[in-house]
Amino acid sequence: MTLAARPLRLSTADVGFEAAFQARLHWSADTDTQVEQAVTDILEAVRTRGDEAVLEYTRRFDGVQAGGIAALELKAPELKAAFDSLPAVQRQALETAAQRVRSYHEAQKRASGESWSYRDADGTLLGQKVTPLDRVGIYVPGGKAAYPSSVLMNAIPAQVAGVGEIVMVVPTPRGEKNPLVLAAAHVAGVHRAFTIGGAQAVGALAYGTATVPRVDKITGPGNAYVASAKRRVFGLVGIDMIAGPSEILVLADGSTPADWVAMDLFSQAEHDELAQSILLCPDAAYVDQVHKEIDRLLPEMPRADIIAKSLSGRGALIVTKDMAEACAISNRIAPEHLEIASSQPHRWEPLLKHAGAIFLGGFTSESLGDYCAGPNHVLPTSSTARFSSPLGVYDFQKRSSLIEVSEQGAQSLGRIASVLAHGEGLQAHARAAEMRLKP
Ligand code: HSO
Ligand code: ZN
Repeated sequence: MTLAARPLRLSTADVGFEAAFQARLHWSADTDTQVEQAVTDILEAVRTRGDEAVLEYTRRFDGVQAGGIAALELKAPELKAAFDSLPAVQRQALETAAQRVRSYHEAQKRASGESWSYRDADGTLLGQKVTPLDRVGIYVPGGKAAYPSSVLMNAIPAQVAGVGEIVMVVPTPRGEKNPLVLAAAHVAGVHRAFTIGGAQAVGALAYGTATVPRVDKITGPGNAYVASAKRRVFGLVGIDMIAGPSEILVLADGSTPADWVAMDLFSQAEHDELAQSILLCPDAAYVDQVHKEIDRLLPEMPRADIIAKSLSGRGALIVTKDMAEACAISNRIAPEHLEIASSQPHRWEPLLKHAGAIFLGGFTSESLGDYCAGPNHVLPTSSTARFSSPLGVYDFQKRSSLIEVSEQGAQSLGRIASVLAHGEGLQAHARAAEMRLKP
């Protein structure tokens, strides 16, 4: 069998463009009722039976033969030992990536994560106090997508925000621990870690058990069971987002080597058969070149099978009228990752409104952002970039309003409040304001 990637080839000038384009974009987050039922049962068991249920499910689903739940905790010396046992190049890469991610998130905190206040002319003080969450749980997948880089991207903004305790959970199928994941937890300053996963881990973090501490928010990606469990416990705890398959959209003007663009399309496609890679470009000959490079490079890829399925099922190469039209289509898609593979990226960037992360210019491969540029790689997918943002320091903080009314302020505000309170028929409200008015 010859493996072929068959991305849809379209032109915005085609009569059937709109329908074909819509069909390609469609992705449904609908969950399976079997998954829903299983998650309901697991959460209920963990809520009522705590550690015992977590242990049972971990034995059953992960094949881990732990004697007790305490054996599922990874202690700090084990995380450090995992780090120490790595080859020097890997230790160095992890530390440099962590340091860059930290610097970026520190800048983010300085720019938008600090408390502020001002005083009215009558001396009334108004402000906003920013405080970190006390305790957060980060979910790290342990199956086919065990990403140490995601440990950094979840734990570091939490640490920069000043979260008191960061608890990591990671399933270890058949007891196999991923040394890079453990090492990343050490580098990122994770406080406690447990080798548990699935809906049972989400339940343990949300309800708390005798051993696993109850957290205030759960972040991090996971499979359908984890996503469903996160949805269910939302409200009791905060959650970050429900992430769909990865996406990349490349806007190209033909100035970036076609093989670079082909590989960037592969880099998201290799994550998942359902990942989406799209090229938008006004130059039809260049689109053909990228297509040729896709065919040439595919057989070299160890994950060729996943890439071919992803590109054939959800990929598209689209010829546009011009770059402005390409930007307009990109805004409609609101992709997770948006590359502007152009010699004039700053010309097009102002036209782009909706994207999780924007990568400017031919040297900025999306993969650099996945690992070490600094910004977070946990990004809104499935068009949710229309209304949401990358994971950041702000996800690990909350805000309280501050109000200190001066004696003088109590006079003017008291009169207004009294009028409105009477209008609402709320006597106690009105009188509380009126009592503070000077006769
Ligand atoms: N591109 C993924 C993140 C990742 N890539 C981790 C490689 N490792 C999220 O969009
Ligand atoms: Zn990636």
